[in-house]
Amino acid sequence: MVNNLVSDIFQQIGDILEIQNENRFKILAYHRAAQIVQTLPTDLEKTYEKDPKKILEIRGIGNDLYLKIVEIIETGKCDMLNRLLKQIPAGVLEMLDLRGVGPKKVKMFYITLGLTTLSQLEKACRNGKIHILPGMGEKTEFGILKAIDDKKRFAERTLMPFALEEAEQIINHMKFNRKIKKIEYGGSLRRRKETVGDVDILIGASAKDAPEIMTHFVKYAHVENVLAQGKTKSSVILNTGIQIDLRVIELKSYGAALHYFTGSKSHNIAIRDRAKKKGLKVNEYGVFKGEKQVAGKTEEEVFKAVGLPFIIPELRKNDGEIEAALKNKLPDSIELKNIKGDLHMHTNASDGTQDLETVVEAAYKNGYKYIAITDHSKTSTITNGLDSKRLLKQFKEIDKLNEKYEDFTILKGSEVDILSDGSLDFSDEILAQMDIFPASVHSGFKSSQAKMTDRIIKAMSNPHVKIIGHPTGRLINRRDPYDVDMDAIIEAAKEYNVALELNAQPLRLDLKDVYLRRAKEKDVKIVIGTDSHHTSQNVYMKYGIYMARRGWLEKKDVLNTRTLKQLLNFWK
Ligand code: DGT
Ligand code: CA
Ligand code: CA
Ligand code: ZN
Repeated sequence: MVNNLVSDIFQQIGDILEIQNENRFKILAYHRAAQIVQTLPTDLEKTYEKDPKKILEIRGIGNDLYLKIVEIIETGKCDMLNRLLKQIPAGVLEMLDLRGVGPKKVKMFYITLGLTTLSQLEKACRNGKIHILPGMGEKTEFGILKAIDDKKRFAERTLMPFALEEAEQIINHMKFNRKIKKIEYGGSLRRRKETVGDVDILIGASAKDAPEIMTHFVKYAHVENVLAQGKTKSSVILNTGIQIDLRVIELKSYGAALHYFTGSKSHNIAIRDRAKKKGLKVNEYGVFKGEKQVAGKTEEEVFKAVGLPFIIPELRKNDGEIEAALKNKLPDSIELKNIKGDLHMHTNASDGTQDLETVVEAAYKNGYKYIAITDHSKTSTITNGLDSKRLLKQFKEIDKLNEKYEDFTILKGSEVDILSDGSLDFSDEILAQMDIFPASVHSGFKSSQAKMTDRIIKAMSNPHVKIIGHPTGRLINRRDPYDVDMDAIIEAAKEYNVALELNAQPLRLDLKDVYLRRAKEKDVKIVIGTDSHHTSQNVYMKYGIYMARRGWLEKKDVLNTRTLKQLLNFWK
């Protein structure tokens, strides 16, 4: 979506103006606009195509900002930002990217201390030069060191859902070329890895058409930089920073190439070794016996030639899928259509953006049989968490709404904070009035492993608790998970008959695949929840499904594939 780009650009303009000590109101206007655009439910590009003037009607968008939005939609760039960027050293801009560091702090590092690179800042922290600045303490210093370390450690990998959207847009752009017979993305994106390094797109076409296809590709509107344009392979960087590799392959090799470029590398090597034992050679052009190609048009053919059934991309990690395939023990992987309801949803009673009725109606239209409304609990003050009085009032509204629907049930719940001692944010009396609820940790992320593990297990021992929400608390590329003994949590989940959530937010995808698989092995059940804060996030369910498939989950492992009665019976 162009919204993210617009919002990032406005945020950056506001930040730079702040570092430059510009007019306070001007800074505020850009920062506010960044916020507004970020939370818009509609795609600005689509609005623009329909009726540009509608953009002017958005609150907080005046004529100046409107013109910039148009410029960004049309060119993917913003001239004012480019001019500002030239006035500030690149290292100073990198400081802005650090978690917990905003323009106010950067201004001091840059103007007061004269620091212009991350390494200089890191050194200043190590030498205790930062905590003596006004408003900063030793904790800030440590926090900055950690943030620099995180930035270095988390390579610039894109979250899978964002890469997926980019890939789908490019494929749409290419699809209309009649020379293209087949087009798909491969690589880590097709395997649904939670982050991807680059996007690999494969095109099946005749070799003589390849150059023309390449030209079509590099002309894609969002291309910022062409790294290479060859006869059969090209690479570009998009204006969002994502790299796209594109290859054109003859149809007779398309399946072999798709298999090869889907990976993973270790899966490919295992397949190749297996083929060797059968006297075959496998590469991106096909499966060969001597000089003769015996397979390669489709992926199914490739698997068949090496004596295997089709293995879905999500499982191609060489961590047992080939052995399982040989024994006919591959999972019957869960699919999106198996899901009957969403058990983690917020409304504007806490930090969601729409009212209860809107959230409910969208879920109903989505074809669900049930949903749980799970707004935050009172300790979570920044999310406007509900106290028992407000919660009980919401329950009454739910009772009333429930009368409106047939064959669809709104479950009463809350995302109940697990407090630092493992107790819950509502009394047992209130918890007893809920149908279902995730209990989640939202604080004390720095606790020791022992303390965090005890805390969560204590919460699980409460007989009202049925689900643990986002069990490791990670925010991919942003924040490490808290330190918790997942094996102990999985064991306790079995003992107390508690399900673990697979939270489908792009930044969370928590639990991750390896833990899902371990949970399955111990027969611990999973629920997939979107943690939706806006009805446009209902589509996140598919990311949860992708992760579940990577974790070898089947329909029976996931509770919200069951009917409402079966679901609630699970805890009886
Ligand atoms: P990424 O982009 O870092 O998220 O991960 P991938 O898996 O998409 O890796 P990428 O883009 O470097 O290459 C795409 C696929 O091509 C990879 O999954 C497997 C295949 N591939 C690349 N290099 C090799 C190689 O040296 N040997 C084998 N067997 N396969 C390779
Ligand atoms: Ca890749
Ligand atoms: Ca690649
Ligand atoms: Zn939460």
